[in-house]
Amino acid sequence: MARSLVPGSGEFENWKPAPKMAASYENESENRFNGNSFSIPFQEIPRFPKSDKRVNELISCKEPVIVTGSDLVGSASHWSLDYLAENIGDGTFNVYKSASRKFKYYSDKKMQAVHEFAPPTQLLEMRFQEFMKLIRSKTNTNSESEQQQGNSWGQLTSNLLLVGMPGNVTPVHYDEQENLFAQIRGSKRFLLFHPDQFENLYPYPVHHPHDRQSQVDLENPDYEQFPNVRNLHGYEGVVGPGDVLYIPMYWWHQVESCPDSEENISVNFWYMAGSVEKIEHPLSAQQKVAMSRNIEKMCLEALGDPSEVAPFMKMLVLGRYT
Ligand SMILES: O=C(O)CCC(=O)C(=O)O
Repeated sequence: MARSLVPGSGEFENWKPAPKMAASYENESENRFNGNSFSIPFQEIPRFPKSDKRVNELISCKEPVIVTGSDLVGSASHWSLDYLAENIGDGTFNVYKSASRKFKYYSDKKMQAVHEFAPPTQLLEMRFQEFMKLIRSKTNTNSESEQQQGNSWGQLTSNLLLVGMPGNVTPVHYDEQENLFAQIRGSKRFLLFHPDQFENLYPYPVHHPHDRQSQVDLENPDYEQFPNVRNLHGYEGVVGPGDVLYIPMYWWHQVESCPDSEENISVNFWYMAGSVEKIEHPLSAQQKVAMSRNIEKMCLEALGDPSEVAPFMKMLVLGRYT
């Protein structure tokens, strides 16, 4: 399975807007899109037309919402694989290849820190025509820059063009940016979890190549290793052409392309967080995630060895704060 992708989120320094694509299932063929195969309780992601005032209310409270009838990617509504192949140019693109339906993000830069890390996907470079063959063998931004201004988000850092095969899964992770996710072709099913679900989703340590990803396989959770998964609860919703989903920063999300639509094309808009003028207590779950990331980074930098971080933190807390 393959898909073309722009470089992963969270690594601001080297971000260049570029397409992102994915292809190649070799092993799995299940269709989980239509049936909810999870034992996790979900509620529907709220869904409102663009003109409904509840859209702005939810976004300003940093709650997810699916906006229907948006013109965010109206100018791209005619994009198809054929159209992109004719118009995208002759350059090469990053294409991620996976032996399964899953495309779990990892950081190249953090790979050295973890011995014997086996990347779950392979990065290839190819022209769009080649990608199209592979995949087949098997903006109007005005209204959204209103959201950017109205909610004091920072600058638009990048757009990710996602072209993927039916049934692809982006496993559960969070990003450090505000995201307006616009669906152009096909549909995608989103599972969302509030940032207060941190301890139920067991993210990898920040130095790990899978930083910001959950260690839990939601389709097959290991309850012995990750017992808090039993407490997990979230939101579920399907976005189709013309829909825009607001994914607030630090909200966990798992994304699955509809197995029935041959072409699946989306564009996201990642914005930096707005600056916080006054810190108020108690801190929000988002602020606590940001804080815990900084503490982990500080410990790692000071100790100089990832294997020393856990014993140090245990020594600090166990028997003293527990
Ligand atoms: O559409 C996908 O498969 C992944 C999108 C995603 O994770 C994002 O936009 O942050």
